[in-house]
Amino acid sequence: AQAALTDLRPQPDDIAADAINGLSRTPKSLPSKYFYDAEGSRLFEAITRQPEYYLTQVELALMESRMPSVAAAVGSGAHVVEFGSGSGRKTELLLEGLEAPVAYTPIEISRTALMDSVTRLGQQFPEVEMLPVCADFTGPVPLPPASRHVQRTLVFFPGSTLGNFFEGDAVRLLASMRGTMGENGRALIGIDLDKDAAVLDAAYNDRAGVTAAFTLNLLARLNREIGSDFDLDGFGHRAAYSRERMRIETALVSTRAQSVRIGERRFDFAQGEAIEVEISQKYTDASFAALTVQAGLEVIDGWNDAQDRFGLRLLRP
Ligand code: AVJ
Repeated sequence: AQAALTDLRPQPDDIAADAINGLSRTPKSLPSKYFYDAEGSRLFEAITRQPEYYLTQVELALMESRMPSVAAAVGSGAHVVEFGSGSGRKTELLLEGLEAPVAYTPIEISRTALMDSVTRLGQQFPEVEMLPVCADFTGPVPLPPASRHVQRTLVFFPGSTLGNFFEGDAVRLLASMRGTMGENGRALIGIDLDKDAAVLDAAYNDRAGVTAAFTLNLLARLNREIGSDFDLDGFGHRAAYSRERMRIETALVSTRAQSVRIGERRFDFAQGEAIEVEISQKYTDASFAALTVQAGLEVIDGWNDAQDRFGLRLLRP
């Protein structure tokens, strides 16, 4: 089926306003959602193939082995709504494993990544209606209605993308998913589980330097799209695990004193000054349950790999 695209992707003015706002704060910050332009999505896919970045391999293996249990718990005739769909490899396993899914709505901020995955999935699953939405899913997203009867909406949020949100934003996002799924809905969420700091540090500092290139692409993207003049040689990638906050904290660190221009605005950096660009929260069963109750959701099922590195959780209102 040919996919009709709902296009609500962020415009240069929104991106510039968010960048100026973040760089005006102390400490400086930039939103991680802007990592994902076409180049950033490509670099993220490359990260998922790095040996240190266990998250994707472990989650894919979990989906492969546990899909029968997931399908039994979800039931037939679902409209799958995926938040931040990326390449769609996990979606393939989901649509293949579910009983007679009716429709699929990927919500994805990168238009190229969205169209690539939906074209492929549309050919692979001709029985499933493709209803893609290009949007920043942290805002309100109208759900395109399916043509056929839907038994249940299934929100799919893999990859531990939830971990990129500070607690309050994570709860707001989960609450908006509760709204999307409705009273009879379910959500299948992937979460990276807390573990040894060395394993986590390695996952976000791969030897080949792909993660560093991914982080720096944020500045390259701003230069391309909002005409800022970041010198890419003047900043370095830094990612470190905080045991206290149970998360990886990623920053771009200024290697020297310098100033950067965005339109009329100038931002001064001291040598060693950081721009906070991403957090990747890790979870325990207790910390995840505490988050979901605040959003009016309940964990009703869960599956971990044998080493408890990564988990899938099934939620209901
Ligand atoms: C796509 C959000 C799951 O936080 O682990 C990977 C993004 N950043 N390496 C993560 C990311 C650096 C990733 N998620």
